Amino acid sequence: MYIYSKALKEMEKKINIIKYDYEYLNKYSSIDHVMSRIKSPESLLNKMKLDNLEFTYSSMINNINDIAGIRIICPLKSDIFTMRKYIEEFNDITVIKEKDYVTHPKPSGYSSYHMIVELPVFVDNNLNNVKVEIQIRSLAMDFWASLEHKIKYKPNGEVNEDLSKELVKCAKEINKLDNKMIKFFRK
Ligand code: 0O2
Repeated sequence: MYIYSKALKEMEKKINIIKYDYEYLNKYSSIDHVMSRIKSPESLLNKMKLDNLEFTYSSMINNINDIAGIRIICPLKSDIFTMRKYIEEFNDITVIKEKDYVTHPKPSGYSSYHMIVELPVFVDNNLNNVKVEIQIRSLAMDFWASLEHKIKYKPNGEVNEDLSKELVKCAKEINKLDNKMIKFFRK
């Protein structure tokens, strides 16, 4: 997993450069904070089981895109697409896949922008192209997603239909607040 940790460090460096430049040029920080993680062995196995994958190393590295994951939390919803643009502009990064759950939230109410990117990582002078999942979301989206995740994975925590509907309602209200906050910033 060393190579994935190294990929995360490289990606974090790039995000810090974006943050530094953007703050200098715009006197505003479009990044609140950044979190990163290597997927746990338990979570990896679960995903491989769910996707009916063969339990081999090559099957894992070829099919699981989020072994290395980084989350960028932006103050405002409108910062998300600014971040995406800056990431795409790095010429050593290849964007492999994008999912826009900001424009089209998931049925659960989940909202976030996902990118799978590939970046070069050198270990002992050997080049490896390593995939990293980047999730970009607003503070408000992160508030909802973190709590919903906790509710779902609570011991004995079952999300019945009523609770699911309530969570979708909350996500819609949060989206309204996110839109309002953009307007306040423009004043
Ligand atoms: P963890 O513990 O966060 O890593 P892909 O193979 O990438 O095409 P996948 O994996 O279904 O397909 O990707 P998708 O839809 O882009 O979403 C993957 C990740 O998004 C999840 O990772 C969560 O982090 C987050 N996510 C997706 N849907 C929801 C949701 O309804 N609620 C919350 N709270 N988070 C969500 P993992 O692997 O599930 O978990």
